[in-house]
Amino acid sequence: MNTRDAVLSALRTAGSAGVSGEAMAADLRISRAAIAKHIAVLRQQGYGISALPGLGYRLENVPDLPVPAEVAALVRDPFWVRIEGGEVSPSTNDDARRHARSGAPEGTAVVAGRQTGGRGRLGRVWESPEGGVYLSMVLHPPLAPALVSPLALVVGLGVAEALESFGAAVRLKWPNDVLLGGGKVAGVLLEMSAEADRVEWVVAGVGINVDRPAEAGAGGAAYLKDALGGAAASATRPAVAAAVLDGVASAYRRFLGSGFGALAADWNARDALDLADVVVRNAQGDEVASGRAEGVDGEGRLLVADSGAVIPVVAGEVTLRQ
Ligand code: BT5
Repeated sequence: MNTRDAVLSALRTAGSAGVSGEAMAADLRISRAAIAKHIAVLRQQGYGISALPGLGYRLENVPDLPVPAEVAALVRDPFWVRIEGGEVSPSTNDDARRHARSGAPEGTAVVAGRQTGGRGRLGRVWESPEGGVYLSMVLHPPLAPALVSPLALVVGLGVAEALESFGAAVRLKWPNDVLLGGGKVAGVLLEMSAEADRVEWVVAGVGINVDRPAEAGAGGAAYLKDALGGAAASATRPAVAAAVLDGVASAYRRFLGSGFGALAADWNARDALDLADVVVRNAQGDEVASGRAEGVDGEGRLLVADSGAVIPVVAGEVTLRQ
């Protein structure tokens, strides 16, 4: 923990009683002037900190920012051993990849409240304005590279369960979209480094639209807060980030323990395609299957039924057939 986070943590622990600058300075072995500087920076970041004569400092309110200190205070699952990040990042996936390459353990996460170069799949852009939650998780699944693809569905399911815990009725669109009322509320981007028979690391990135941004957002986007009505107050961005981390840890644990087969029914219960007539294309735009979407199988493959035959599809882009 850096010194600023230690100051924040001391304020949190003190609660409404407050804590004197002198006591914090003694505990952290820094000067009272240094404490005052940290308090000033925290206030700039949006923390409400009152200074009471004779009593010291008291934390009145925290900013609605998914920064590490706020998210770490709310995460429950011990799977998460290290939470990095800040208010803004070019791309939390790039940050997490850097951490993974330098040996970060499984359970490392990077969070941000805005991205300047957010990425989707296949070189697409992920609009990442203030108001969303952007996070990336380092995983070391003990799997052969060919068995990794269901992980996008596992992460999507974890995100869905997290958003449901706030009262949102979400659906999953194969392979990596989380939908809310017809729009896309979250997307998953998996990136990995592997040798021929062993995965070195996977970085799972998730972008979640929480508050509708001031400027027009991405076309087709949905926003969690819009759907929650009276329940929206509990969905602060740190709370959403923490719930998503906990949801993904839980789904990932079930996946590693019993395989995707144990999660397929939960995934299919939220299937947005739900017997729709679809066309699936590969990255080059060539059609790989078309027919009725019948949910996913125990390996996370989309089952497409066409004149009696059922084709299991491993990867691709799904569109509805007109
Ligand atoms: C995804 O790609 O859905 C994966 C998005 C992953 C974003 C996270 S944020 C944290 C981490 N760091 C990163 O840099 N990325 C990850 P894809 O299926 O390719 O969908 C991209 C498409 O979704 C775009 O072409 C737009 O049509 C649409 N889109 C872009 N931004 C959106 C947004 N904020 N909300 C809804 N839809 C969006």
